[in-house]
Amino acid sequence: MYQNVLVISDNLEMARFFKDLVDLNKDYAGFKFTLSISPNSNKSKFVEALKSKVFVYNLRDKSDIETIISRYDLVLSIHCKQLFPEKMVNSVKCINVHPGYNPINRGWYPQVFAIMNDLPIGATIHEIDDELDHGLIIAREFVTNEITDTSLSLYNKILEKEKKLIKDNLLNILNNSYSTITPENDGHIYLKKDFNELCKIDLNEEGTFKLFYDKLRALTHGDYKNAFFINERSGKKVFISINIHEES
Ligand code: 0FX
Repeated sequence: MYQNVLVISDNLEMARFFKDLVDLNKDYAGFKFTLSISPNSNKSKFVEALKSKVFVYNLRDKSDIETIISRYDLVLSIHCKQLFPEKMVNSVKCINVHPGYNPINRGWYPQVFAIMNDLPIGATIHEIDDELDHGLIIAREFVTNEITDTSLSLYNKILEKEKKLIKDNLLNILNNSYSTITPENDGHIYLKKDFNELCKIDLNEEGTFKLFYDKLRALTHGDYKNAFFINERSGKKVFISINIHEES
């Protein structure tokens, strides 16, 4: 049984969900949860929204890693923006909630690449090992990837699925009574630099309309300025996104 749990999350929606879940459910009364963020996240925003003490841990700092190893017996990463160092992973049980279906959608912004490459997608809870989104799988489920989805609408479905997986599996994880499955293969892995490349639109690129439609919806995520081309006259970036409405 893991009693002293560190939660590292740089995603406010997921951190809030987790805190409410463990605060409001007496099943979790015997466990101690500490909430934390990465150095790049805005601490006051998290403290204000969570109405809780929030620690900042820098996983590149050796003394922070020693502190984590000595203080906690389980570390839960719920969209933590830092890579977990090998020393930590090998010294304390580390578990990750990933917004993709392992091993199909490993790495950064999985739904973007699932739209681009017509891949199934979902959410996964897995043990962390020394490779990205790679360890033994504790739970995973698909969401529907519709031809009308944008990055944002698909992402929202994935967050809901992550919340369901956490609700369904947290007690078994805390009691160390879960079973695991080994990922079937190395799957696909995409990095932030792949996303940055994808954002650069070449107006001379040739292809089917489907290819461009998929690229635009993969890069449409609320107000984010993702896809762009360069206006040759002004030299400035022109950002583009797409609106999709299916009749009811
Ligand atoms: O927290 P998160 O949802 O997830 C990301 C990675 O995708 C994930 O694999 C990793 N485990 C985690 C630590 O970090 O990222 P976010 O809140 O920065 O972005 C959420 C979505 O917003 C992302 O999937 C795509 C979209 N987005 C984000 C940024 C910053 C854009 O479309 N453009 C952007 O510039």
